Amino acid sequence: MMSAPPDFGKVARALDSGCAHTCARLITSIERRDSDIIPLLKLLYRSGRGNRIIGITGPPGAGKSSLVNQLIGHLRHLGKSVAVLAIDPSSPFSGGAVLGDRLRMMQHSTDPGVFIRSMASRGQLGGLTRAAGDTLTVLDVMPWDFVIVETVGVGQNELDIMQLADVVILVLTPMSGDDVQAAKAGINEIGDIYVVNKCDHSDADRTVSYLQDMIALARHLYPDKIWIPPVLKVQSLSGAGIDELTGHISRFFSTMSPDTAEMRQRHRRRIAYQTKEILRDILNRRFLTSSDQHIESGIASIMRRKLDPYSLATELLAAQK
Ligand SMILES: Nc1nc2c(ncn2[C@@H]2O[C@H](COP(=O)(O)OP(=O)(O)OP(=O)(O)O)[C@@H](O)[C@H]2O)c(=O)[nH]1
Ligand SMILES: [Mg+2]
Repeated sequence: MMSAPPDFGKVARALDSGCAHTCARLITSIERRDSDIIPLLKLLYRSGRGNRIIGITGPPGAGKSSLVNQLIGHLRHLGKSVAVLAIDPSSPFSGGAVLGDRLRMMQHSTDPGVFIRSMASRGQLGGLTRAAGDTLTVLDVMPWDFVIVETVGVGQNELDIMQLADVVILVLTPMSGDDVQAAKAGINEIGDIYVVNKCDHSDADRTVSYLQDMIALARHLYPDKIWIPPVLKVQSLSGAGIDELTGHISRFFSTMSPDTAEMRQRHRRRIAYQTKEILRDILNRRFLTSSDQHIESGIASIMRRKLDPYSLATELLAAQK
């Protein structure tokens, strides 16, 4: 039996009743890497409800935040509550893009059925995935109908975060044929639902048919898949196509229920991934807090070919015990 941290019961009850203030406070602790948050997270994880997590990714400026804004509006209209974690890859907390996300979603800021939090990735000593995973652990104890995670699909870290989602929506914009070809390699395996946003621009139909061809090919390669990704045309500014998108999201959750082999497999992969990220974070931090002198003398020895990077790594690890 683990001994519970003193405030676990209180925190769990607050989250269970949907207390946004408690949630925000915990996320701040997660970001600050407060050490006393970990015993709490361990217990919170075990109290998780298994809320549905919608991942939204795509190139910078594709319209992800505008889409999230529309989704919030639509889900609220259906009486569903929503939490959003927007991960911004390029600006610190007070920076422009985060502020932009906030402004875009501001219309929902006074709605108690909506919780929005931005998290910056730059400026953190790595550990973004751990922080995102921990935040989802906290949100999972709360009674949200849906949790949305938005990240820019650029760095591997940001894309990796999509492993934490149950359904991944890839937001693209109308592209030329060459661009689609170039994007194919990266997007083949990611999306459960493809959204071609900004359909008020030309090239939208062509982009849709390129994507459909790509999916048809994948279907040929993996005939056992029970979910065939749809390709939807959307305009995130006007909201056109959002109805259809939410329809596909609910169809996804009814087709891919948690007891299907594919979702179980995803769940296993998510746990393995989250565990590895925690491990990587612990090791990274250990390395960063290793004595500079030890690292410097090791480097000097390696330069004289008296030592090698493998042996230095082993030494540093041993010195941490
Ligand atoms: N024409 C048109 N512009 C759109 C549409 N959706 C979004 N935009 C515009 O595209 C720009 C980027 O939108 P965002 O929603 O911030 O895009 P994002 O993908 O969240 O951007 P980052 O988070 O910075 O990567 C904004 O100027 C939006 O107004 C659309 O359907 N049509
Ligand atoms: Mg955005």
